Amino acid sequence: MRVLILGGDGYLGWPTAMYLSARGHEVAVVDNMARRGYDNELGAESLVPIASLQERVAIWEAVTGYKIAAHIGDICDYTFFEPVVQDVQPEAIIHYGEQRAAPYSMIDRRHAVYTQTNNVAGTLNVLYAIADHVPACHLIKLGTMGEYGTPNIDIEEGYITITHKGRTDTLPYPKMPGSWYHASKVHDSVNIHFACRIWGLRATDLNQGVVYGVDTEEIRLDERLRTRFDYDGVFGTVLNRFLVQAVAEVPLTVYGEGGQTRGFLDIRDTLACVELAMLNPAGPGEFRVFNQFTEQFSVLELARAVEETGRELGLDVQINHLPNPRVEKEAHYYNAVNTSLLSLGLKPHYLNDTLLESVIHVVQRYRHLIKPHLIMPQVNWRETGNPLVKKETAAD
Ligand code: NAD
Ligand code: USQ
Repeated sequence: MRVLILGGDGYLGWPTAMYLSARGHEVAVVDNMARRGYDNELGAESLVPIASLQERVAIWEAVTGYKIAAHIGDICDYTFFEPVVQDVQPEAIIHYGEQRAAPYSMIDRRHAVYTQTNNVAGTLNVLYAIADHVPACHLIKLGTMGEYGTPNIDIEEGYITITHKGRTDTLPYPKMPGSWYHASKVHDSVNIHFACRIWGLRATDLNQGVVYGVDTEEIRLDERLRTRFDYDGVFGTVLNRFLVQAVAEVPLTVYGEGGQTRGFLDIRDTLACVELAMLNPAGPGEFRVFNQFTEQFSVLELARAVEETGRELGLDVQINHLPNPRVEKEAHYYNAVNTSLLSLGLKPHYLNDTLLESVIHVVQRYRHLIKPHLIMPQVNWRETGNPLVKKETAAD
């Protein structure tokens, strides 16, 4: 298939581009390098060194003979984005191209506005480009499990059937996002659903859990094809952070009680899920929602798993409970349905000691690059202006 990947320079976008290219699809990617810009702004960087997008594409072609077309520009700039869609004529668009860190969106007003403008306006441009130029194209949009929050009932896949005062309807599942970032995904979902209803577009919203790991079949072909691995207090996700903390022998940063439970998946399963969605498209006018995770863990369960694996490797791993910088439930019911992707044929990779060990080995290899000052959380949800970056001025 002809597929356009938005956010193709990112943690998930680049491995997806190689995965689909290796399977015979015609792949083009779009990225405006915003993610590399956030690193410059925060003084952070991927622990695993990464090549530029242009270098990666050239190495991929030299190693495999397959071409990936790279378009450098901003989805929010329609004068750039519209001609790309007209030129590529994609049959599927995989949309990863958003600001994806909850703490980044909570730094201050400017970062909240940036996150919602970038994500919501970018997705609107994608919807208009599809409607105007490739109306049969299937949009595969990365949403997040965090759209639902942590309700005291089971989380269904996008919709719930409710009987109210004797009448019954199937409606979008209620949303309770936990950051301005997670809220941007809720707004996207509403907009995509509306576009499917009015224009008959076909879309799949993949409400993904937290992804871990850096190892894919294609990355193993040449280490210059590696993807990023973030561990800092803004972009690092919980398991990647705990693994770096274990190797650096910094006590693991469990926020509050640690009973926060989330869905998780291996990066290899992200690639498989996206391909399954692409090969089994939504119908015209259909807004389909899949919950994309393979296992549920509490933060404390993850910390204990990392502690055990680290100790087996002779590391001095301690667990620390920090005052929670976020506003979230620290002990709650959590049971989310995830059967749609399994019924399409997903064969999950489960988190076990072997996997933790293999990721710890990657971290150990780059331990000399760990910057301990990036580890502690620096963004507090209760503050409207976190002093992490330059204070806002009239010019901003
Ligand atoms: P990432 O930040 O590594 O990649 C996103 C890419 O999109 C970056 O390369 C960035 O430069 C690009 N981008 C952002 N705004 C853009 C714009 N306006 N125009 C063009 N390019 C733009 O993030 P990731 O971890 O690869 O996540 C990809 C997607 O998956 C995101 O939408 C995220 O919300 C979602 N997701 C990620 C996770 C996870 O654990 N990483 C979990 C659930 C959902
Ligand atoms: N947490 C800790 N200690 C840490 C870091 C995080 O206890 O050092 C806790 C957080 O408080 C939270 C949980 O771990 O309860 C998950 O935090 P996270 O930073 O790993 O994940 P989150 O902020 O939810 O965001 C990540 C990705 C985002 C994606 C989301 C999927 O950055 O793009 O949408 O995971 S989900 O969580 O399912 O919404």
